[in-house]
Amino acid sequence: MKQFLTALFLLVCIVNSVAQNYDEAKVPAYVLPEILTTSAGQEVKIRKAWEDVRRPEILKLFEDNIYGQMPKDYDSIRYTLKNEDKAAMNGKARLKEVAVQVFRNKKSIQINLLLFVPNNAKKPTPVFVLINNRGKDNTDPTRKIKSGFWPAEMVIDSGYAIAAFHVSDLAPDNKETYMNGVLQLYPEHLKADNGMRAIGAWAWGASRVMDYFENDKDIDAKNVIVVGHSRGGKASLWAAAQDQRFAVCVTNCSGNTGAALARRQFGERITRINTTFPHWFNNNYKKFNDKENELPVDQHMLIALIAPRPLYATNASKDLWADPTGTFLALKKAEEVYALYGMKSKLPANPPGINVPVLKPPLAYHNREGEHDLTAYDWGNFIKLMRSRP
Ligand code: GTR
Repeated sequence: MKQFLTALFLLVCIVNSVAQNYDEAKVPAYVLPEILTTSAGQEVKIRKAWEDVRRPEILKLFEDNIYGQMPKDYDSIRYTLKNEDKAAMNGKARLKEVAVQVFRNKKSIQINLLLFVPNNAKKPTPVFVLINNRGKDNTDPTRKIKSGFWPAEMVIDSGYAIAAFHVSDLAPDNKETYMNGVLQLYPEHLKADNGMRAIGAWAWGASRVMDYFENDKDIDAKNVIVVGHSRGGKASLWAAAQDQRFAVCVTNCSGNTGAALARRQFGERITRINTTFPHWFNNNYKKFNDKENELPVDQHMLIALIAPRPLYATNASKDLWADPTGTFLALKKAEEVYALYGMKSKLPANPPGINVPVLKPPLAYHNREGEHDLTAYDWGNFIKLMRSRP
């Protein structure tokens, strides 16, 4: 019986992997929903119509069909400095470990925020904040363990602050237990087909961290860069789309239901993501399994919601699962919204080569040589993008 089950499991794995397309020639013809045509069929030609009509419409479509509603209300929020080291990193930085507690209906959750601020800063410092979906070792506050996933020393040396929080503080990344976090504060969402789920909860956490930054005098809260890798990159996009206080968004290898176009059906597809990770997106999203073309949105519209703020989407050459080309094409389609703000995209017509970053705001992109990961190479370019801002 055990052998039979193992064989069955292997067969399912093989069928699944064969079902994914990695061949550009087999990408089906598709028509993307228009970003700049309202649901009433009106063409959007000016910024005001975008901001007053079309942008809210698109945001609601993403809430209702994919990421779920974003709860805005809570009773109170409390910031407690749990640990401080004014001479961290051999005196180069100040470490703050802050508990961000959010209360609602006599319940609370706690986000454990880690923050390093450069000691030589003369004024409030812009900060990179990582939505950490990997092991906590990657963000070791003692700096005994170092990781390219969160190269804190490099960022501090470049004059920026760096912060991180772990997704498990908001919603455990598990289909059985994801509700044991923020959703305890908002149980009504669990009953709603368009309610928040795990990715929404992680993005919500980024916004509470933003609330904290607005209260920390060391931080320039007008220059917060939200960063995420893969599932964390889906959350960084949704956080920046929802909360316009984030000045810049970085989304690395975010792929399906991140920065890549779903209609291309290249690499990971909606059915697969909804099956493997049913706790990431709302119930309504399941209606689009194998029906990419019926979605009222595609991911170019999520990027458009970030305009006019800079967006940097990054990929890895061997990570075809996350569709680097589909990501580039989504950015290209979002250019028309940046144009409403008088911003000319500097992206080339076709995807640039491997390790050829296009680092000019507002839309930046690179495809790093290598595997699905977030590395010091990527971070080095995030810093360069920040420096190239006017
Ligand atoms: C994969 C998933 C991707 C991506 C990735 C990750 O298994 O299919 O959508 O999110 O995990 O987070 O590393």
